[in-house]
Amino acid sequence: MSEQPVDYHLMWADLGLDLAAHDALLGAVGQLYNGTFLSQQNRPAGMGYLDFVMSEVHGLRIKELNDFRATGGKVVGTFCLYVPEEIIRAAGAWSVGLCAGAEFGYDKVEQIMPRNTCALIKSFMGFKLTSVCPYIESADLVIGETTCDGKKKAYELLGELHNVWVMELPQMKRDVDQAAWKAEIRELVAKMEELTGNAIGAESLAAAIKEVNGKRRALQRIAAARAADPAPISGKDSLLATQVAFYDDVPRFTQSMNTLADELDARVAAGEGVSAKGAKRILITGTPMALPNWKLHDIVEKAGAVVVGEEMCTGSRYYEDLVAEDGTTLDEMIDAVAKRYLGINCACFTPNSDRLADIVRLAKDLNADGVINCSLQFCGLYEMECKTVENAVRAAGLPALSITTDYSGEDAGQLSTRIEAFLEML
Ligand code: BJ8
Repeated sequence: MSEQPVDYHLMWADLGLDLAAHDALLGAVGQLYNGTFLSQQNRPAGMGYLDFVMSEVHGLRIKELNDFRATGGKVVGTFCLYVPEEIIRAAGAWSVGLCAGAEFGYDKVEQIMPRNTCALIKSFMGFKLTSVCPYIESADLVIGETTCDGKKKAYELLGELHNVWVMELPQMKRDVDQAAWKAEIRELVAKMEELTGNAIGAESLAAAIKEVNGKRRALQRIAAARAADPAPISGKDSLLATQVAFYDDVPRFTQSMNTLADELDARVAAGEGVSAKGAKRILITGTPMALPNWKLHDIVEKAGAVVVGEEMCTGSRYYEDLVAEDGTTLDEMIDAVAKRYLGINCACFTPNSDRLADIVRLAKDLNADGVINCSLQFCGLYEMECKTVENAVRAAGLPALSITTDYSGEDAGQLSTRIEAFLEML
């Protein structure tokens, strides 16, 4: 924690934030954080790093981004897993995941897009329209992607307010799609070279691949430790680690997460955990949980169970697969990046049966007692996959519960009741 809190209001004003609205947002997130995270018992000491990062989420990290920009560095904002961080870093730029996990400014959003739009899209548009997100205001470029129709159209609207560039993502994984995606990654290389003025070469891309793989390996270690009973870390804390991975300094984050993983290994060896041995173990799958969305994990864990894994973009889809490190030429490395990213199993693909296999495998590896499949309301893609997921989980001998929710707290009581009943029957 900062010994002497620094006043960042001048920096926020320079970024054009609405200071009153931003203060209100920070106050609400701070309160939510305390109630969700700091009230937990027996947390690993290594979580102190993430507590510190969160206490400075709009402070120190934004200052770092802006100091970097002052020396000519470029910051790139993203919303989706398909935008390869390795290419951004290879050009000498920094990548940050943009805030999209809280209800803010919906009154303004609903003036320009339908009310029945998913919360993730409404959230990022709300943050932009009300000028409360210092990350997007620090981003020299936002890279979108043609994953779902809602985001595709929202990027057109965002493009009227910010510098936005959109990657075309195929929706199938045939050879012809792989070739199109490789070409798209090459377009990204050219775009990043134009933005930064730096050429991407084999050396810089190899270094970026190693660096980002290192980050993913650290998260894999944390994920593996969660297979133990009792679980050495809560689902909330693990989710937070993945959420922070999107915007923290890469080498510093990797080092801190490896330290945390060392501690978790020691806890597992000592049979020490955050929950009682035998607590019900839940795998969560579904739409991503962008910062500061911790709602479902909080409900599950306050009901006495422990979340042992997330098959989602703020979970295994982010860290499970690495980019192959054996490429020697720039072309080989770009192909390896394209291959790794097209391997992500998002519901925007058809067919998407590999996601089902991932869910069942993770549930078994992590010794889950049940699976909760969570979709954001109005996300046609994930809502449409619900039944298939339920059937696959049940066929593997595990109970499944599907829920549809948003970012409001209005359904918290109803969700608690359903989740408690689900845990009862496990
Ligand atoms: S790779 S899950 S981050 S697209 S929830 S905005 S799909 S209507 S977020 Fe996603 Fe990339 Fe896929 Fe992951 Fe649309 Fe659905 Fe909203 Fe969504």
